[in-house]
Amino acid sequence: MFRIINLVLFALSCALPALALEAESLRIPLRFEALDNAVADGNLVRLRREYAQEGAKPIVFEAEEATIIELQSSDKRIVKDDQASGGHYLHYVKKMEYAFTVETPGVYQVRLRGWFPRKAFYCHMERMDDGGTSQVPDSQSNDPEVWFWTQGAVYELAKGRHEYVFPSPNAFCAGARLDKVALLPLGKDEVSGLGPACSLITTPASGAAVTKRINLRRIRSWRLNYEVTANGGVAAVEYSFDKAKWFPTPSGATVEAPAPKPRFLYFRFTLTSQPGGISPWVQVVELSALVEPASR
Ligand SMILES: [Ca+2]
Repeated sequence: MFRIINLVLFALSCALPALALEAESLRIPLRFEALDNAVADGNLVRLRREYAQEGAKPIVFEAEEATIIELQSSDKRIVKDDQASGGHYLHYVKKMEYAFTVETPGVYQVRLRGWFPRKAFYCHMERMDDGGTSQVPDSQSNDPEVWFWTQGAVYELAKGRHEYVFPSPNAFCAGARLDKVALLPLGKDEVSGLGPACSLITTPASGAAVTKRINLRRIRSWRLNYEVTANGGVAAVEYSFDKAKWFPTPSGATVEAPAPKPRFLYFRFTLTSQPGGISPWVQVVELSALVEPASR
């Protein structure tokens, strides 16, 4: 009997340290230390876009081509839709900004092409530059699940650069969809269908976003999930231990930490647009890692 108990105790003593070292899969948020012509919110990486009014033409933005987009959670994305202008719309938006240059100063009426899931009261907050934030009702009695042009705020715009901001954390949310934004001269703001053509977009030919360092000490392996919408361009996603030598990181591939283990891990997203085209998008970006428990 003594021998059996001893054997059991021995087995337990072997098993306990093994249990204590059980690694767990954790999601690690990505933060960026360097943005070269790119914008990144952790889940979505794109080239930086800015708009310019041509003469006295309307000032028009595709929602999905905002200068800055932050979505409300990592599973949200720019959505493809044949019924939408430019083929895409945004929803569950945490923050959104459009940088643009006005050529013809004047008073402009904002019109928004939106879609709302219910016949209910929807509103959003917005501001122009450093002006006051106003609450704008979007829909109250309109039929649900149809695209229509709702009316936004009115702004007096001077010639030059402006930033039109839908502030965090509820830029355009509750399942409401935003397709396109048009700033039209007050009194001449009738709009229908997919609305006027988008204003001139300036975008760098290429850009890159590099994450802050991720400490590898407790990480055994990692997997980076993401989706690329190339939009005619190219998007490369790589990892590095020293920001000198970079290795391709296919989406969903599990990568084991090498031995001896380097101290840090970095990711780089390099985007190149088609000449005259729009930015590639790398979205639904999520890093998960097999992490050893902290030592006691
Ligand atoms: Ca659109």
